[in-house]
Amino acid sequence: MEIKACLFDLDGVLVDTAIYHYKAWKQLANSLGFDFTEEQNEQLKGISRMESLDKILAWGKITKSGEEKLNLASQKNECYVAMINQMTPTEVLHGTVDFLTAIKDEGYKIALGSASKNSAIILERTQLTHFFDVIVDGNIVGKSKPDPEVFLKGAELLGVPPSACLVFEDAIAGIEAANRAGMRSVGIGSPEVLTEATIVVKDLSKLSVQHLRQMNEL
Ligand code: B16
Ligand code: MG
Repeated sequence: MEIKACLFDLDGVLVDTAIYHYKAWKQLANSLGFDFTEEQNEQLKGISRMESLDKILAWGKITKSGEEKLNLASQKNECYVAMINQMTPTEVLHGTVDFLTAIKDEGYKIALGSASKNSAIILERTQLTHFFDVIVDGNIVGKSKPDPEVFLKGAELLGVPPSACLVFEDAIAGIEAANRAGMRSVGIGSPEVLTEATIVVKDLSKLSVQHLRQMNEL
């Protein structure tokens, strides 16, 4: 089936906001009297805000009520938003603007498929918004990856069948979501980690429209 649409994860594929998530969560953990490592932060990539908080509280062996958790999550988010409000286009990952420009010129439809509820600010600050026909993020989907909802919603809004969609993802859970949606995928990162992706590349600078044409056969 010919690929007609490209669906991009945000954090780890187009920009690297993991460092800001880490700083904001660390500040919250420290205020509760414990610390957590950058290695632990790896496990938070691609998962939702509330799921991240649950993991962090478990690491700190702390129990909180539902209402307290909502307060803690909004404290973390305030700190995170203050940082992403300072982002600039220089933080867009290597090869991203050239690749998005090339596929847009070629007529591919383009969607965002992110767990973040802050995707609009990030895309605006980094001047990427204009590339997207459709934005699907944590504000409009309820189920987190590896549930396929975020990508299936993107395909539906673009009016393209899942079998004609290609997902770009850096997280194992995101590749699983693509597979469950019946979509091919490009893993961004290491082939040893993203074993279930159709192909894996280091970053978007390694890809061209020609590569996408070759993927029609996969
Ligand atoms: P927010 P992605 C994800 O973005 C991040 O990787 C993950 O660390 C974060 O918890 C999640 O967004 C929710 O973010 O708190 O801004 O709603 O990789 O799905 O683009
Ligand atoms: Mg990601």
